[in-house]
Amino acid sequence: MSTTHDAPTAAASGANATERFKSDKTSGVSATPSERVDLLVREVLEAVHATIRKHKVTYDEYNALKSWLIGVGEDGEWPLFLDVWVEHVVEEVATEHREGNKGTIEGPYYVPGAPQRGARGAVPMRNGEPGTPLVWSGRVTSTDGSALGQASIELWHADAHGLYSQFAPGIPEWNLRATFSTDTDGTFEITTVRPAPYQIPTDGACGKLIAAAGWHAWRPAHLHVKVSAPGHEQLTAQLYFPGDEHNDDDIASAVKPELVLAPKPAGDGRGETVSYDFVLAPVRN
Ligand code: MBD
Ligand code: FE
Repeated sequence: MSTTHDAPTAAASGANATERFKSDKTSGVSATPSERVDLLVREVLEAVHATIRKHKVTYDEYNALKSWLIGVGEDGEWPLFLDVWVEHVVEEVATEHREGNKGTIEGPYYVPGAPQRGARGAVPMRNGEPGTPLVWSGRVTSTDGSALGQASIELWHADAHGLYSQFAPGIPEWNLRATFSTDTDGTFEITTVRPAPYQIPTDGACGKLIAAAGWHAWRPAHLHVKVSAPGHEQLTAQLYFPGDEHNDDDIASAVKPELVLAPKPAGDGRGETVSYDFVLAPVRN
């Protein structure tokens, strides 16, 4: 892992996100039945055709689209584009049956296999890691209220500058990424720092689209988690902070009221404490 001090660029983090996706997530793709490919691609294309007719799209606009799509690939920003503007509806459909904790999108920056920290501990951090210290205690239970003592909580988040290790340059591998487990009573306690709001890279194709459309590029500050336990559906979620100005207009449409934390000033005056529990749904038979 390189620890150069180049400025983060869209092309660098995009290339890393694209490689990560190719190595972890492409196994299910060939299994899509041809009836589904036919149905889904046909209907998406029909929606594109209808938009062109309705708005009398010109050749200039068609060529602008073509050149932009080429740029998304060149900048490695397909994972970013899809996770920001499409994944939230896939997540909604995939979890509509589910009881227990609300989830939300995974986004492009998850890496499996983060270092184990047991039930109580701190995420890997640099000396003097910037940001408000945060101690989070919680408990994992099943929908019937029973404690889940063999749960695992994978946590990953941006640093106080909004940058993710393994994707932005110059950050040690696994910084602000860890895997926790629960005690027999389902409890855990995680020490980390508050992340900053995240801005989509402005120098890549997604940034150009945002500027051309007059949108903003922000996600509110968030902690990503994946919570798993034997016999239960894995929960992918993000936790947010109250009062963040982008909780109401997240560019990735991934905020839900159930996922907003309520941190309090720590008793020792240094940083904050927060309590947040997870309820997992048993796997359906
Ligand atoms: C992120 O950090 C993120 O969580 C999502 C969903 C998209 C872009 C950056
Ligand atoms: Fe994120």
